[in-house]
Amino acid sequence: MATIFSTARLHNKVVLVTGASSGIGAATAVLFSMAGANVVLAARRAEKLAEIEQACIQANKDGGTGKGGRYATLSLDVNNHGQVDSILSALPDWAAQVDVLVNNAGLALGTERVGDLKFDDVDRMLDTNVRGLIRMTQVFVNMFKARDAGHIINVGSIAGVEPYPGGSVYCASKFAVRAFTSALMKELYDTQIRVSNIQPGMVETEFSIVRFHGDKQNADKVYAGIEPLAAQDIADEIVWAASRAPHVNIAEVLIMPTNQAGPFHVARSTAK
Ligand code: NDP
Ligand code: 8X3
Repeated sequence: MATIFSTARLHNKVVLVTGASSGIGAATAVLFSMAGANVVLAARRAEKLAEIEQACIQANKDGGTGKGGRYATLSLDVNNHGQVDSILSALPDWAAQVDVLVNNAGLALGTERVGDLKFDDVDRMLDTNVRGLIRMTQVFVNMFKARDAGHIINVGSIAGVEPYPGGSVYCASKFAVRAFTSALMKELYDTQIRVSNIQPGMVETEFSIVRFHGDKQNADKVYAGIEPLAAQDIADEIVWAASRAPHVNIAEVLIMPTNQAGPFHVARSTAK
């Protein structure tokens, strides 16, 4: 029988979100909480995680499911091999069995063209967006294989679909996420483990502030004259993908603002 979209399948599930201290990861943690899941919030900034945990507690009450309501914050740098490799021992007992891993932690640094690249930035992007995501996946895929269950949701980008000048390394990192996710799906299609790649276009978060090394004025220009996506718009897609029936795998989603059709196809209005 057909039903209206429901998130009831998430009740009491355990979800681990990386990069949960800000933007898409924070909104995703909050929405999973509202849907009645238990959530582990992981990132480097502990004080930010504590704020988002409070938002999760409130969202769980607002959701009114009476399910979930358990939270843990985890100081995690996905570039720290020791922290990632020992992550299972850092989880509380109630989170020993993770059902959904959201590999969201990531960043862009700079808009330099090749020839002017700064290798500190190059290394951090590749380490965080690619190696960190692979290392996290390696830990949890073995848990999922042992149970023949679980869902790995990677946050890719339009940059992993359509490369653009000034974004060579960031685009390369998100192309890598897309290739890795697709190959993993092909390794697991004879199991009950699901693998998804959620690929946003322009989302107003701390992303551009980080990309421009704290220059808020330049960051604001990215979103001038257009209504960008909000972090909640992407959280909607992630929670929707996670709450589909077990035989349904949302392989890829590409989501952009209505006035965007590609990285440089952005219709800006001076009136906005
Ligand atoms: P934000 O800058 O708001 O959030 C990034 C998150 O990643 C923060 O919580 C940050 O936490 C975390 N993070 C960064 N480095 C590390 C690390 N080494 N270890 C653990 N956590 C880390 O940006 P968004 O929310 O926009 O970005 C989230 C994801 O979405 C990224 O993968 C990004 O590439 C992707 N994306 C963003 C788009 C956009 O337009 N905003 C579009 C397409 C994709 P902390 O600093 O506390 O560690
Ligand atoms: C972030 C979106 O267009 O800056 O992934 O690459 S874009």
